[in-house]
Amino acid sequence: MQPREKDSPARTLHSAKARPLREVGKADLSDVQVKKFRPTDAAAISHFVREGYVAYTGIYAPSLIAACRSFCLDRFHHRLQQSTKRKLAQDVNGWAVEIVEAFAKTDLYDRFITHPKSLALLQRYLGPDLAILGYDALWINVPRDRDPVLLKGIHSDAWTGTSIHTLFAKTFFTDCDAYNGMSVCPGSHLQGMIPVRNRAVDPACDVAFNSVNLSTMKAGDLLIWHPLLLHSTTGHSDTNIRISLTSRYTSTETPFSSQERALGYRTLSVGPMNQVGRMIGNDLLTPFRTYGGFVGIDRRMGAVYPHSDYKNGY
Ligand SMILES: O=C(O)CCC(=O)C(=O)O
Repeated sequence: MQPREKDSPARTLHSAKARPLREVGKADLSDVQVKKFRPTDAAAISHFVREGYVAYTGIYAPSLIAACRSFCLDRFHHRLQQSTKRKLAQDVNGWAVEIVEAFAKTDLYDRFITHPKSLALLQRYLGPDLAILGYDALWINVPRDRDPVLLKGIHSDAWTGTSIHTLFAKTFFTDCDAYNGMSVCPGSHLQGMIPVRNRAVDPACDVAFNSVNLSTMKAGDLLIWHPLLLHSTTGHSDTNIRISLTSRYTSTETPFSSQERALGYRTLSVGPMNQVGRMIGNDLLTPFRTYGGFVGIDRRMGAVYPHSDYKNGY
């Protein structure tokens, strides 16, 4: 186990119930053996409802995760080399943004977000009409980085504009160690919207929640959480890099926040009822729209409407 950087913030609070906030910042980096669920484990749903998060393992093929890791790490190391030679400013967060933009345009990314096991799992939470919001966030957590964007204090994501219908899902491309993972406050989502001030729980609230350091997350594991759940970056390791991708999933059948509308989304699956509606053709259910003709859907949409007939040129 690597020593923690002297000043890395291990934001651990103690108590399941509200307590004075003065305990913020006390380090408790003991490894917690967080239960990891298999994708089809029904007990995971109960864990999510009660605790606000679930750790999954066994979803992605290790080769897929290795390819994602290489894509990100190669580009990161290239930029690091350039900055060592003073040809590039040191800006890990900026590099992460460039890398994820490139990643999102690859077939690899396509394979990643349309992975059948992850789709099936997300549908268990959100239903059959599933979409991924635009702009995944790539987290490259490196030793000694001070950028507050990658070193988040305890906060909830609903506070910053994500709707409460959206599910957060972070895939780890590298293992975490005791110091560079994520921490969550189990059950805090059941307290509703907890005010955040400047990326940490508003001190005026004078509350604290027990925080669990998810240090045992491994490459390929998936962590999902509710947008009202308090969580944070545990800190930075002095040797290891953590790479992870946070994506946001929603149902096209639940409301979007204004931010989510602006970000856009990609539909990943359409449920049976909406498959029927799409074949009829419009929400007004215009009678006999295709009577005597071809009942089917634009062939470019075969992946999300797999039950339609398709004819060339339609
Ligand atoms: O990965 C982390 O350290 C924190 C992640 C986070 O806060 C988020 O994705 O909203």
